[in-house]
Amino acid sequence: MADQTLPIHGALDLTPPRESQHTLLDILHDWVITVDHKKLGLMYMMMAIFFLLVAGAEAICIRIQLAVPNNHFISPQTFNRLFTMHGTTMVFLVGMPLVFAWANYIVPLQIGARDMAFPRLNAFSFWLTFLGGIFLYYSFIGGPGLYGTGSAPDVTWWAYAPLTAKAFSPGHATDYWALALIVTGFGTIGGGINIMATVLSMRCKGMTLMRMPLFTWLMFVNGAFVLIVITPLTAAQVMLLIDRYLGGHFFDTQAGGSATVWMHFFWIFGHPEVYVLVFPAFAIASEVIQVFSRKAIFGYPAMVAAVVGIAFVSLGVWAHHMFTIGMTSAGNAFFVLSTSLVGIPTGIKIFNWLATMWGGKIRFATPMLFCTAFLFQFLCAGLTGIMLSVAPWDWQLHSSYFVIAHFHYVLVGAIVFNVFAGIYYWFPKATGRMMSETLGKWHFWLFFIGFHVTFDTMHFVGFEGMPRWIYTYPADRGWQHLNLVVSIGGVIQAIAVLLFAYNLIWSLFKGKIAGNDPWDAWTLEWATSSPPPIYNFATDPVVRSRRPLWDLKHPEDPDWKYD
Ligand SMILES: [Cu+2]
Repeated sequence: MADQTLPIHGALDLTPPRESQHTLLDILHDWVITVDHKKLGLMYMMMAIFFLLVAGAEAICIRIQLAVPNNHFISPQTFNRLFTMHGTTMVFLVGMPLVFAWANYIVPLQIGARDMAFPRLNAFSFWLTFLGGIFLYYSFIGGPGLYGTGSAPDVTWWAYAPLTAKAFSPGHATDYWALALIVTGFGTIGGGINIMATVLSMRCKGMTLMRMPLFTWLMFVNGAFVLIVITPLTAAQVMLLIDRYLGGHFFDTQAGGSATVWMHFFWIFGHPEVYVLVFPAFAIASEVIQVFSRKAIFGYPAMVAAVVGIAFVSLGVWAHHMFTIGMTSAGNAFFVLSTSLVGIPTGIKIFNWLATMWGGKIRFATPMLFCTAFLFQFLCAGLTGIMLSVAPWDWQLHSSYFVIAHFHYVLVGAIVFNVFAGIYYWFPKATGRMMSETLGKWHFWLFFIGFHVTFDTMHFVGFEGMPRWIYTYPADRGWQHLNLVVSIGGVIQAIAVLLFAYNLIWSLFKGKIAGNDPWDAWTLEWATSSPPPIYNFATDPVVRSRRPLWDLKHPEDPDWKYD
């Protein structure tokens, strides 16, 4: 029965101790030297939102350039730099910091711990990631001469050889790109080790592995996953720098090297990276859908197995990015089949989320709106992924706008939507105030409409044969109307994101006071105050089920059981 000695409530009405914050400088100093997982989580989040705005501005410049034929809004050189920086920034300075923002803030709270296992490593990892961002953007001003012509990298975000060779890419822009990825990569590896150690060694009494919230499970798998995924990327960057500065020829076809080797190294990292970025979106969906449907997740063990399955299978699919290089038919067949296989565990996840909603008392608050759109869009993204996994289909559409539409359906339609869901959901915990629901709904509908106007249309631009990376196009190709629609959708999305940024700031000062548990939620982070005190829980929680807080509050619930 509901255990009266369950000490979760011991932490309920403790307020955080006043810290010695007098001047702005003191506050800043506090944040710079902090090793607290919550502050570091918020710093990762602020970094991600800042770079999201930067990369978004880059995307808008690209879309203005492509809105009409024969346009000269920016120069061809600037265009190449902008799409390279947009991609690199979104993956490494938005997506990756977001992984660690969620993991840092939420995981220790959900498992009833007082911090991550290695708080100093945690701070070190954050600052490395941040430094990588500085490196990358310094390339804009630190080109050939310190105050000479600024030159950001212009080699696409996967930087195929021989574009990166010294002969084709003189100056230092490519070096900044490689250094930025090495440095953020070390930050990522530190973060991954920390999440694994935290989950394995810091869980409170009663929190067995199979009682962990799915959010924590996904972050745990992700922590292990990044150790495998980031390593080939770092190795490739080191080889690239050896080629550029020490007379190496790893990727120099003229001297017996191989440009294809770079492709293998990059995509052994690059494909699983998609899952590294999407697992937090899965994690957020797994919490939000339960809480806003008032139903426990359907098929918890299958959900855990599916995520391990996705991680495992995704390590063997990378060459589906290389169907057009002329592999053997056995090679093609292997990567067609392995890629299609990812559909099975992914399907399990989508069906289980839907089954969780089925028959539930659904509340369409802003987080749930974003998650519902995610389910539909992620399904579509998966289906175009299966289309592209068929080699002959890929031969037709490779490097066309269809591919760009497909992966933006994943990166925006799945990941960015759920990042918004997660921010609306946990903002009250982190700040003690609710975000405005009215602005939230406006944000959702504008972003939803803008997203579909842009990326649905972009599939058809691809079918019409428009290749990616082109700076402009003549008026006689029949691409101009669709491109204009795509660009208009981009502007609608930008307005929605600015509305979101305004909502963040407004709610921080004027939002309704949230209380500890505004959503009537399930997991331990809602048992402590909002924001949580520096030590999280005054007494160690004891856990007896998969949803400790809900079961404590609802002993009458027919689902109540200890396991
Ligand atoms: Cu892939």
